[in-house]
Amino acid sequence: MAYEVKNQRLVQWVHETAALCQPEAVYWCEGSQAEYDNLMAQMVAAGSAVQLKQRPNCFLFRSDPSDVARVEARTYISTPGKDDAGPTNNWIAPDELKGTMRKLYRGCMAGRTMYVIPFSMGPIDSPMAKIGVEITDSPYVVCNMHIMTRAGAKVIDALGPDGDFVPCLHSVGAPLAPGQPDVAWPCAPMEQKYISHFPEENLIWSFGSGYGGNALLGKKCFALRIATVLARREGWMAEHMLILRLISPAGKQYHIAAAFPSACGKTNLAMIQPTIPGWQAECIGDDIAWMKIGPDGRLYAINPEAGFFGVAPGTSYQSNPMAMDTIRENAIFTNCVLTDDGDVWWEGMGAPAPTHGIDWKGRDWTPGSPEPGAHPNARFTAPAAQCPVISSDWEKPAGVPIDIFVFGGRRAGVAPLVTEAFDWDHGVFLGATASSETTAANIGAVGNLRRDPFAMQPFCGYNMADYFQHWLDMGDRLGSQAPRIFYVNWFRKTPAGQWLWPGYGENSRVLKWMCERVDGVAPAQETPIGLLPSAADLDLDGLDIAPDNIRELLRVDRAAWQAEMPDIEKHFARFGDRLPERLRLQVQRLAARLGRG
Ligand code: GTP
Ligand code: SPV
Ligand code: MN
Repeated sequence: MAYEVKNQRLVQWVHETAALCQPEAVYWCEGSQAEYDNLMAQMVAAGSAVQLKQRPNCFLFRSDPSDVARVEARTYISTPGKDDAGPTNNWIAPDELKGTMRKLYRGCMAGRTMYVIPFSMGPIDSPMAKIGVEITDSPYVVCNMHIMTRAGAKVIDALGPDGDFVPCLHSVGAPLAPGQPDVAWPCAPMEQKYISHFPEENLIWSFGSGYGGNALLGKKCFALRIATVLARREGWMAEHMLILRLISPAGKQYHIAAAFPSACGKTNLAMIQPTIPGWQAECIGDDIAWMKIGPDGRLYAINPEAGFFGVAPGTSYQSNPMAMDTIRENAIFTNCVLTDDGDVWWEGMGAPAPTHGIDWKGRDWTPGSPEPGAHPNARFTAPAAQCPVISSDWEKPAGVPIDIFVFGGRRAGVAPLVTEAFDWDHGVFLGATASSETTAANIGAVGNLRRDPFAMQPFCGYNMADYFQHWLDMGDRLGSQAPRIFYVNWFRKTPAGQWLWPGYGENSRVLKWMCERVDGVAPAQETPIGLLPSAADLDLDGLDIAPDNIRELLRVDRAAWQAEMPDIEKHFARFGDRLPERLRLQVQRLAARLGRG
């Protein structure tokens, strides 16, 4: 061990876990570059990683074909009462779930090294930061955690003898018998996978998967599911939101936090290159925001993460040049195509497809192959500090003051390009009723429309109705200092399936209107569903878009919205009496506004 651990609770937990999981060795991570290089070299030698000749210090991994995304169906919020997890979460009673999982953990690390990763969510010197310790038997997880969090000896110092931490136990669930050769991506079958949260104890137990949010436990498990519970208890907010700073030609700064469901555009918007002359943007975070009311009564946000775990397919110099520049070196790629000259490729990369490569399943691949070369949820892991437009304030301990909240989703129809909420309660209603088509970020059907309140359906660690109430309470506390709330949909399609809106950098045109609304200088039209710009209110200078498209993007289809009402009522009915009365009132008001001919 490269350092002394004075925290007895941590020492004891590591001992107990080693006794249960029976690893061959225990290794405490120091977080150094040498440690990272060493682990990568071991994984290359073992055949689970490929070093990329074309990108300095970059590596490609291919997962098991069964282990390619989060598994919502195997994700549990284990509270003593089922009602405390609520209707949107899977639930098993803590004793039962622990019993089941303890059996799985018994001896599960045989033949493997158990790594102990002390990590901080948030800059270590931030008053909003929180410490976790992940125990894992996956060196791939260790290297990803090096990038995604602040990890290692410095966190042990911050923890001290009595500091609090969230224990995060992870195993790929694939013990090795003596002499048994390992596979490139060990994992357990679906029915043995469990991504479990015990909010009463601030405890995370994950078994059987090595992929993304199932395994990098600082991210969705800690920074969202456990953090939402802490945030409610302590009066702050943990949200599935990017954070960006927009700067007007006059130099005025606006901070925007936006919640879109998984694979619905957060990373892209976080690194936006505005197409409107004179406007600039800086990235602060691309997935998670922790927010707290500051001494001046405004809401301040930090990014608890230190890296990006971004969707690769669709990322190109056209769509997201800043991400492309971020991943030129020191990045990990998972489930992309390996080209013959030692680079990665994916569908929608902008670069011509290689004439031959190795696909994410390790098979020969050519442009004529029947299946995509990269998995749709192929990902890159890269340090946030490498993003060319990372804000100089991205690690500011106090965070940045949020002016604008944006909710949204991926919907081919109905939801217009942008809507502004009438007021806070209406904004909470827009968040609570957000709907989106499912994506490859979860294992399951893709393209099914579902309600995804606040983009938190898979990530809220307690009863979602109470979470709605927490949003209402935060609005009451923020009063006139509350951020303005908008709802966007970049994903409208024509009946023929073409995008109605160009998206990406052009989304800055919508953001500009939001800023002008905040400043009270842009008009808006009152409609039954909220406040909308007219075509003339949006800066569309230099944008080549058919007037018919704009009309369609800004049209409120009253009949379509009336047809939404039963589904909204059904969605809210799931919460029974626990649904805040103020949201019930919003449904009535919307129905009344839509009813008025
Ligand atoms: P998670 O990391 O899963 O939380 O996803 P995310 O919300 O960060 O999504 P991301 O920005 O990675 O985008 C996912 C997919 O949506 C990519 O294929 C993008 O190319 C596509 N996308 C993002 N923004 C836009 C947009 O403005 N318009 C269109 N048409 N597609 C977009
Ligand atoms: C998401 O699914 O929202 C992600 C990827 O950001 S994962 O880390 O797998 O949760
Ligand atoms: Mn996400």
